[in-house]
Amino acid sequence: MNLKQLSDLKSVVDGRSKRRIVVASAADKHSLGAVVNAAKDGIIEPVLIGDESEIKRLLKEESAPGDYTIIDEPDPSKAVRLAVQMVSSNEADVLMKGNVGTSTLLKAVLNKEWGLRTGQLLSHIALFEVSAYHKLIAVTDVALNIAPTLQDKIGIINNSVGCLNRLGNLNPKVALLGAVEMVNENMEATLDAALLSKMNQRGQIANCTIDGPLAFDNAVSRESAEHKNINSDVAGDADILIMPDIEAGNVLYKSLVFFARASVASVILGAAAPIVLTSRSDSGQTKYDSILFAAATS
Ligand code: COD
Repeated sequence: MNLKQLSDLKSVVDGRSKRRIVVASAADKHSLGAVVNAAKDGIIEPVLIGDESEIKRLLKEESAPGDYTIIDEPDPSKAVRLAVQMVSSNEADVLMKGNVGTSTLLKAVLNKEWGLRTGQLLSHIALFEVSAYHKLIAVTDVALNIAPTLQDKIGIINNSVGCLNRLGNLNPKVALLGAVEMVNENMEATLDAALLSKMNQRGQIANCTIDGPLAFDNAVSRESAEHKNINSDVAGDADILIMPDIEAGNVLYKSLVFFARASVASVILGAAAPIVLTSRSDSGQTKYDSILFAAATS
């Protein structure tokens, strides 16, 4: 399956049962607007945990139907714990952050007794629809893992490949980005990329085709790759861009959003369920698309 637009994610969830999304500390106007729209479109069935009277007031503002499941827990930390426990006991398929800090939510997710650890690395994936590219492209990790080691990069690749596999792409093309496409012993990202490509060739990293190092231009432009005589199945047709570190990733993310006017959906992978962790500054559309993305990959 080759998804071209974020709205194509709808075709992945069509015909499936609605995913149960639990919103931790749900009295949050920005999150609730997107949740209400996704519920209206039949994508999710929400469970809202937080200050019940405030949630009800906000739902009224959104002209939401009156039949939402609400659990009254005004204390944000307790609301987060309840939400996490609903996921670990399989009562919910997706966790979403409401009016609570990212670190509070992540700490709960990583709690050793009742959190959502699976033994895998947690990583962030951003799925972009950008008019200059011929299909959706995933970029990871731009928000969680600061300076991933080789082992962390294996976790980041496995999470993102598993995610695209679940969206119907059974052999995604993974580009390991560096500043150049040649191995340079002074540039660690290129050394990691060469090792990871070889691990993929030997079957140590499966269900995908990996190549790197590739510079950004030859990862996303066939013409650019041909110009440099790069013979690669991935070059010019990448489905996933693996970033060397959070700084490069974050700058690319924001360049795509602000300069290329790209649309984006993001989730956290590697926990017992996908986590929607959008921020206040994200547009309503990004929040809606992130809920759709989480539902599609759950
Ligand atoms: N996956 C799985 N477990 C993890 C991960 C991970 N990515 N990170 C930490 N853990 C576990 C560790 O194994 C440990 O048991 C526990 O969590 C605490 O580990 P620390 O002390 O290394 O983790 P922290 O709390 O110092 O850092 C974790 C953060 C996610 C907070 C940190 O990586 C971070 O600040 N990331 C950047 C977030 C950010 O600022 N983003 C901004 C862009 S939007």
